Amino acid sequence: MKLITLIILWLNIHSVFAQEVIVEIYKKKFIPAQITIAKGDTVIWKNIEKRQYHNVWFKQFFTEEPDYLFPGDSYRYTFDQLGEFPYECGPHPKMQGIVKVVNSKVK
Ligand SMILES: [Cu+2]
Repeated sequence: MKLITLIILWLNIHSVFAQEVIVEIYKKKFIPAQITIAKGDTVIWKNIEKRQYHNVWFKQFFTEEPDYLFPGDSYRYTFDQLGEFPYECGPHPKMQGIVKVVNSKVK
């Protein structure tokens, strides 16, 4: 029983500390292009361009190109597995970013 209690406690603590991390899309760049987050965190991409649309395409997750994000739009994704996840913008393949997911950022 004690172990179960500990696991439940850990899960609760983990969810309390799950964070939202913002990546801005501006002047055809992901800012910052490289981020490190903890497992369970959510990344929110916000298009803050005046006119230009973009998208956030994780080709390893999605074979089809996702919908465009127009200025003011945002896209969110929660990372539940460890690893390095590169992405790019479908219309502008030179726009690239990477999300590194680690067990915990608190050390
Ligand atoms: Cu783009």
